[in-house]
Amino acid sequence: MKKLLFATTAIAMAISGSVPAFAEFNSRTIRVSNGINSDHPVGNGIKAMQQCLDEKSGGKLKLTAFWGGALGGDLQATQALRSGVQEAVVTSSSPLVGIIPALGVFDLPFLFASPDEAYKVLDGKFGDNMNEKLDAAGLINLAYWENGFRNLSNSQRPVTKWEDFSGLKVRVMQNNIFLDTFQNLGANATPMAFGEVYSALETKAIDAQENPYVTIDTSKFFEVQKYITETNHAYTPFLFLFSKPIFNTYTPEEQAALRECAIVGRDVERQVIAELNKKSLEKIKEAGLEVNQLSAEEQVRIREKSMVVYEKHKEQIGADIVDGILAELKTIRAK
Ligand code: TF8
Repeated sequence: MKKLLFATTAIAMAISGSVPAFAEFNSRTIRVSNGINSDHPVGNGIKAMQQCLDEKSGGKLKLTAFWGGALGGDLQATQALRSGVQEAVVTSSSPLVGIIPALGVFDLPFLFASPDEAYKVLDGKFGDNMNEKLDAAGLINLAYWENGFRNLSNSQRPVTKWEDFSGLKVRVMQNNIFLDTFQNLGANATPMAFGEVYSALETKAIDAQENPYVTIDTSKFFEVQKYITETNHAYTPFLFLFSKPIFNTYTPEEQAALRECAIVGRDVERQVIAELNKKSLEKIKEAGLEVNQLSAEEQVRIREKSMVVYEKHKEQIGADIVDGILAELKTIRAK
């Protein structure tokens, strides 16, 4: 009887329209800042995420993306999230190690061997553990998006072996692990915000930078570089971060929609990167850059010589974290 009454009431309410559609959702404008440009696959990811949000919220949750560092660099935007003055940012984990030292684990050279391996770690327990640390710092990581495997570009000479790094003025992210990795290679490493890289390369204030092919393409670094080496020296993830103070004011339905749709966007973004990688490389070659591969022996040599960086930074990152990820990778690789 009770059930019947409930059902009748529900139908009556639906017919009379007394329950507005998507009542659990408020109209929200969510600013998402990006250092990269809109033609980077993050753009495809955000479109897919928006479509998902439209369906779930009846068009009430709206993402407004800002590109090319228009709302400030990765670190600046992240601080704006922590203080609750901006909603979201897609950032590399690397510039955030000053806030969360544990994130430095992802900067260790030659940690991941393939995107699949990275996905397993990031989308699993290890990634969740890192998300808890971000949460404690006032940042909700909705999902791990992709930046990708990083390669070295420069304006001076072909780099095909360890010795070729010697004296090369390489821009690195504002991150001690990257700084040490490149200094250890013999390069003259200079930390610099992403937004300054193009003009620093153009004016020859620096010789080199390192980023995935897709970024070298969409941020047009190839226009001011002559050589590229496929070093694959690190896979740095993107974090889709949301301001915790703002997130806490959202309804549970809004929060759930954001989390679910960030994963939909992530999958599209990763897929588009996989497709664009080759195209970006072709475009870079067509622009006249010389692309070099490292020989198998040289790969091993550079990798082995870089392992000192693990020991040097282990304590700062957290020994349990470094050992934890290495153990997890061992398990993944044994399968
Ligand atoms: C870097 C990063 C950047 C990204 C981008 C600004 O080199 O790889 O490409 O964080 O979102 O600074």
